[in-house]
Amino acid sequence: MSLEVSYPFKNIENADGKLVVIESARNLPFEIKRTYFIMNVRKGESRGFHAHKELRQVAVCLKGSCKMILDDGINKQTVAMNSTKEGLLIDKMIWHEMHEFSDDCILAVFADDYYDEEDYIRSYDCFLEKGE
Ligand code: T46
Repeated sequence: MSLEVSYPFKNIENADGKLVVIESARNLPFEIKRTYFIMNVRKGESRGFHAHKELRQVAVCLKGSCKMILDDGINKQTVAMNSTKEGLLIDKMIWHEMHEFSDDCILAVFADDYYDEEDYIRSYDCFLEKGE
């Protein structure tokens, strides 16, 4: 079973550069309540290592590259993030990790809710227990 669910984004490219269009609830499966960006990740550093109880998110790599590991407790999949043409769903109750950031990587994440630390499961054992 594939954990990779992607949403296509319109890319308008010409001699002047590139324009990427993301429309809330049109390109994404939800209304955006929060957007954040991950960048300037030091070489060899990894991020994530958690799941969300309810939050749904879509991530797109605006520049550079990184790897996203998605894990539902049974299946585990590594997705290469290196394109502005599609966003990757990070669904609720999916353990996710980000690795192998290039120096120039800029990852944009769109979320269907505001930041709430209570929504995080930061222990892999707790994640497995909750998924049962
Ligand atoms: C996720 C992955 C893909 C806030 O105060 N507000 C926010 O909106 C966010 C996202 C984070 N923070 C604080 C919480 C921590 O003190 O920023 C600090 C770093 O967050 P964290 O260690 O969770 O960062 P990542 O890169 O491991 O995870 C982030 C998101 O937090 C998370 O929801 O799914 O990116």
